Amino acid sequence: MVLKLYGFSPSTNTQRVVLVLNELNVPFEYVTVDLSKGEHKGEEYMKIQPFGCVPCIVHIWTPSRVKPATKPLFRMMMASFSMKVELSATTS
Ligand SMILES: N[C@@H](CCC(=O)N[C@@H](CS)C(=O)NCC(=O)O)C(=O)O
Repeated sequence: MVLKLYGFSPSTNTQRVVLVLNELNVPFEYVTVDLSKGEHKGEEYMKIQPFGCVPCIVHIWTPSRVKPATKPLFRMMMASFSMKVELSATTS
């Protein structure tokens, strides 16, 4: 899977990202990070998202293996997916 989303379903920030990905038909693997169990502050997750919060997107296009998705990066990615959606809509 190209895109992996780390999130927690009760988190509204996670829900917003899931909503956008689904609206854009972007396939993604969802990985639960259970905030109620403190998994977001666990050693493994902090290697992925050093601020220990969700949501976090890891993408195979992201350089140097694993980097947390920052808001600007996320916006850029969503813009590129949106462009693909618009392009395919106009060419079909
Ligand atoms: N600026 C971040 C904020 C993310 C955020 O606040 N996530 C909350 C869950 S909705 C979180 O991980 N809280 C746990 C913490 O900060 O320790 C974004 O919009 O993605």
